[in-house]
Amino acid sequence: MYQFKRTLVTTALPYANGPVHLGHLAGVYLPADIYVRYKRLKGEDVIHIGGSDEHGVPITLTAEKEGISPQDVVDRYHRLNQDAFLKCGISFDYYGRTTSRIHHTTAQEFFTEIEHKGIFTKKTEKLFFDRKADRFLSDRYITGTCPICNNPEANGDQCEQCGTHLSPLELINPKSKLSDATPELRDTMHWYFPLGRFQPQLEEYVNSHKSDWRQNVVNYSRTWLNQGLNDRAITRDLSWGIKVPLDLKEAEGKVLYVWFDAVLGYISFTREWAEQMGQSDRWKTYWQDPDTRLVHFIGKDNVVFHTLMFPAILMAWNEGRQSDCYNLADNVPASEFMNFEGRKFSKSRNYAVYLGEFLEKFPADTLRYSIAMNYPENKDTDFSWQDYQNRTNGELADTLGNFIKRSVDFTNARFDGEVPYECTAEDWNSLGINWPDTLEQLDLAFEGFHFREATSIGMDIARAANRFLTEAEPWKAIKSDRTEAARAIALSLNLCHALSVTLYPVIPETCNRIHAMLGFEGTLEDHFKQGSSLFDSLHVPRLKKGERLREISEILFKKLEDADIAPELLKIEGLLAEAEKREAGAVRERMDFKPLISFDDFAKVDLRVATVIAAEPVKKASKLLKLQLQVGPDTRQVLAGVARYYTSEEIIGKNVILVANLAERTIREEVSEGMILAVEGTDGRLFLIEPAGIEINGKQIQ
Ligand code: B3M
Ligand code: ZN
Repeated sequence: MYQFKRTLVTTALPYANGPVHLGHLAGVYLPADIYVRYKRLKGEDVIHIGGSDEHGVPITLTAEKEGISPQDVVDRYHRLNQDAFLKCGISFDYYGRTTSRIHHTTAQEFFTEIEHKGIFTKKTEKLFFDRKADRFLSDRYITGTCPICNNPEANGDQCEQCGTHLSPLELINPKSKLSDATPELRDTMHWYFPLGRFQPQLEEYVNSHKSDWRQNVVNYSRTWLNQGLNDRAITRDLSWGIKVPLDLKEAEGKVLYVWFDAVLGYISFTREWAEQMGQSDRWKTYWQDPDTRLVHFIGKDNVVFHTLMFPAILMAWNEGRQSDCYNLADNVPASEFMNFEGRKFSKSRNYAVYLGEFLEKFPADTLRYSIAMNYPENKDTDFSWQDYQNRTNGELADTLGNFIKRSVDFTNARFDGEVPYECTAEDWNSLGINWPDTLEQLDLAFEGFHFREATSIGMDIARAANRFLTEAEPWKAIKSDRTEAARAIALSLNLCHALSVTLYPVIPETCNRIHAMLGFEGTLEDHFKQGSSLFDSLHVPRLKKGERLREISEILFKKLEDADIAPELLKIEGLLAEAEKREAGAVRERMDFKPLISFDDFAKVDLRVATVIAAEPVKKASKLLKLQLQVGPDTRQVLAGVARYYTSEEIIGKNVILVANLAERTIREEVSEGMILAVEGTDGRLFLIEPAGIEINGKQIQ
């Protein structure tokens, strides 16, 4: 493997439109923090850059709803989230904001460079315009009826009820959220980034990481590549955002699309970091020296922006240049999701535990530990209060905390607070811990982003240490063999030190307290030295005979009583009951019958039996299947919203009932010539109506 000289770690920029919750922490910020702390411990050159994403339509929508300015909204949440991260020990080297001057300049520089190279294309298209509000409406400002499931409150970009991605033009009866008016279509010109132009380079890039990126990251990226990359509009008709930096009439009132600017935030914030250090060019080392390794920590919903979109922007910048070329990410460890008490976190449904609120009641390290042990590396995981209580009490308090306290207390009481024995390498290796192997495993786990495994290895050492002390029984031995007791306790103290190093990336605050109890000056961080790894100090016993402890002994973890978490469980019950009520309401709504139709109306419907002869998924519409139906001698193409319940393979060969005289409709650039009948089960699942046992044209339908 190539040895890089330094690492730049970035974490997804949370929208400054709400507080971050434990799901965000688990997927992005905690893993990144564990990783950078591990690297600092090893004496490597690493920086962690993050910040707030302060543009985008959800922010202006919040501002309008609350009657405040977008700036007020982002000021509030930027501060709130930055505070919560700080309290949680997420150690950013810099936490920026995309409303900053340097960020605006950086994003505009990129736009200008790519524009000058003639890479962008421009297209005029028809977009909805609200005459009352006198402005164009971005997708999120439009609501209407979903063409797939008839939900009357679908958004212009997606229907929440059936999950289909929509364009506002597909909505039935579109309405402006600003004025309730029916918007009109008007021509507007936008800049497009031709992703397809970079397809060969992107293919090569993604393929070169087939074996070192996580499977999910490769798969998401490959799915997009296989479908063929399209042009993406990178400007919008909005007032909140970064102005298109062209002195042209056609650029008036237009800003950069939020995703175009957000990913560039990583660069601007590194610039600001360098500026703050008084070394304004230093950022270039981290972005442009090929010896720097770039790693993006993100959630799985942001993969393609980081593996295709951002790299393509950088490729466009790099094109034709001899100098100032940017590195592409070497790895993009995207997480799966961590659920909460069996359900998905949802900000819009207020089903969440917010980080800041959590830390008002419970200590950061207990949360960090529990979440690290539930890290959603390859599959979704679950956070529950019960699990949090069990881990805090059983693993942190009883195993780790108890071992440290027993070792320190006994030394203070019986050996006057001094390490009473010089442990040899032989002693150290007699503990049943194979240090070289263990340290190598730890390194592989941290470097491979297997943070649950890395944390478990640390806790296994704590278990082994606890067992050793319990079996050695120095409190008994001291009565007959003082040397034996001294040896046991000196080994225990060295184990305390080893634990403070191995668990530091996960529970840094606690490890600093252990470090202080053992008598070291300053914090662990004060002992970091670039080029020398604190891990190397674990190959041999670190504490020497005669070294003094601090003569303080702290209870590192307070146990969580049932009464401590009872209010939280009650709150969950409330949230769950609300969710259930909402769902029951949705079922009731579905039972509300539509207005009566006449017999003649019904008689107009022409129903036919048809056979599915081919089926395939529809691009960017995960709920739809494109079916080819055989109806007598004819074939028909129908788009059916059943992809969640039937795979293409399953549906081929089925007999279905086709509404054969329904007007044609175009969805996702595909024509749908009719509709097939299905019924909805109580849980919302769709079942195709499959005719069987009838005879048509002398043929028995199975
Ligand atoms: N703010 C989306 C999100 O929070 C977006 C990430 C930007 S990363 C450059 O999921
Ligand atoms: Zn829908």
